[in-house]
Amino acid sequence: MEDEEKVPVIDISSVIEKDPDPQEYAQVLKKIDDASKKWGFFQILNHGVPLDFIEKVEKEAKRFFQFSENLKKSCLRTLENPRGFFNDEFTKNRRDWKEGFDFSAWGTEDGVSKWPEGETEFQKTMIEYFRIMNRLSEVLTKVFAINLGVSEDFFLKNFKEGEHVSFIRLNHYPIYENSSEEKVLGVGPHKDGSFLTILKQDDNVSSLQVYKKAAENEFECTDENFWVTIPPVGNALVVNVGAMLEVWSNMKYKAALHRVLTNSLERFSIPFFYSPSYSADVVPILAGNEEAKYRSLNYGEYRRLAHEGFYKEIPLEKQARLPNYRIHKSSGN
Ligand SMILES: O=C(O)CCC(=O)C(=O)O
Ligand SMILES: [Fe+2]
Repeated sequence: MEDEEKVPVIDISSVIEKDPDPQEYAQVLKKIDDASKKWGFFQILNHGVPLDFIEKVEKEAKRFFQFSENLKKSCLRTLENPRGFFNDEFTKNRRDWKEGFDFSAWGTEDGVSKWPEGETEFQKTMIEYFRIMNRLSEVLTKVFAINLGVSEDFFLKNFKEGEHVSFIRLNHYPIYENSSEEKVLGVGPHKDGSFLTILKQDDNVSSLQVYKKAAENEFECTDENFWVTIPPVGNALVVNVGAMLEVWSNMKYKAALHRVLTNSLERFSIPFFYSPSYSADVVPILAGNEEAKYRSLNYGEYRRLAHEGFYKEIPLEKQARLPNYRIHKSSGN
């Protein structure tokens, strides 16, 4: 495959360092800007997260799925409190071939984590990983702000510690042999509802795919030729643009549609969904006389709607979906 057909892998050391070389720093910002426009996805290297700690997190994540069914079920998520264990998720009204566990380092209106009793090492490791992902997201958020021409702290008031509703999901995709009649997916095509997502994907199984062609929703990504695999790259984390960054950037950055295939091997992954507070009003940043492509939205309302969709089928035009917030210019002749 040509290089430009691959999701870029970006060394971000100059963004992490205290005193970077200005030229290198500017180059990294440009690479992130380009990748976010073209793909809505990139991989980062030299991100500052200790690699042996990531390994520990992965080990603990795998251990979670080996806990007894009773212990996992004791953490079951509900409509009222959507943190916890699940094996019944719908991605846009279709069941996915996976089970998962959602948690945060603090409780909010969005949910309160339910921890498996007696598993203190698991809980401690996960909370520490959450805090590390939070810090890395703050750094990336500054990069996006600078690239969008606003002050580097522009977004941060929406991401105060103890208030924002970010969460981590431990994903487990059990073995599945696809039969010819039906294409069962690990996760169906979707955009993340976050601001940005940082994903540790499985080093051993290549299954994450992004839709390369511009597509507004999952019904438009039907051409198999445009699905591009994002292969695991040793030591890298995958970053993708979420729906809120798409709105805030007034579509300069697109939240790419992605999906996960099923496999003859089991697979694990750990996304951190960096998501604003319920009080955040997401208002497109406009340059000069640029017109808004999205209506402003309140993140709390958006999330409440999204939670409902976990458990029941909601008509498309009422779901927490970006197309429902689009402002379409009338053709007006
Ligand atoms: O498992 C992966 O690689 C990605 C999972 C994903 O897209 C999600 O949980 O939103
Ligand atoms: Fe996703």
